[in-house]
Amino acid sequence: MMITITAEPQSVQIDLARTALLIIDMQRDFLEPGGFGETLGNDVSLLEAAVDPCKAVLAAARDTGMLVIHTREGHRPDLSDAPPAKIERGAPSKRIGDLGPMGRILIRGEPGHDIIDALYPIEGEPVIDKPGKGAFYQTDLQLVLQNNGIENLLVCGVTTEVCVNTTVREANDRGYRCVVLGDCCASYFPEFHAMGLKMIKAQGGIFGWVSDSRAMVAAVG
Ligand code: C5J
Repeated sequence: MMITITAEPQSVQIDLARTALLIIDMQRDFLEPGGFGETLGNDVSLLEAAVDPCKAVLAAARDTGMLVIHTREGHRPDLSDAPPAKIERGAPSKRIGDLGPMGRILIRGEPGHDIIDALYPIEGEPVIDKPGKGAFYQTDLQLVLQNNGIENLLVCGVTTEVCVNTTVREANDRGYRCVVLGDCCASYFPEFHAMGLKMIKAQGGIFGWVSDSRAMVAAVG
């Protein structure tokens, strides 16, 4: 079934049967105190704004039977997939792999690495564990999308300019239509959030389209 989503730079027509909701890195490590985001010196409360809009689009996607895919950024407990250049970077209060209040920072299997309760995956929703910022890099995301006949992605998550933008750029080069739901994304830097969305839709939609949760819910409803 073809649907039209109101978006910028223009409305976009997509086949609902070939569309997935992709929720990027809505993990405790980024959204809750004591995790990776806070160790980097960020105010994690800035990401809260995306939670309710994500809940609304997740409920709408589940109602339609759309494929829902969640991603998580993180590393193996032995850090063998964590580049030293990533671990060493900056001057965080704790580094990747160090013990924090939600377990070891950004390590798979630890409480902080998991998805926040409000958006917790249900049976049948693939969870893609990724070592990098882009969800296609060293993961089986593309295989999952191909096997499900997906051509279009409705993209949510954090942070707008880092993992959301990196993933959208990777997806765009692979031929997917990406509709980023702006209010379902957030950043520790409001100005980067605004610019991150602007970069996607500029130049006639150089990387994709920007819409929001209300337009998505109205279009699929
Ligand atoms: C960051 C992400 N910001 N999920 N990761 O390091 O955007």
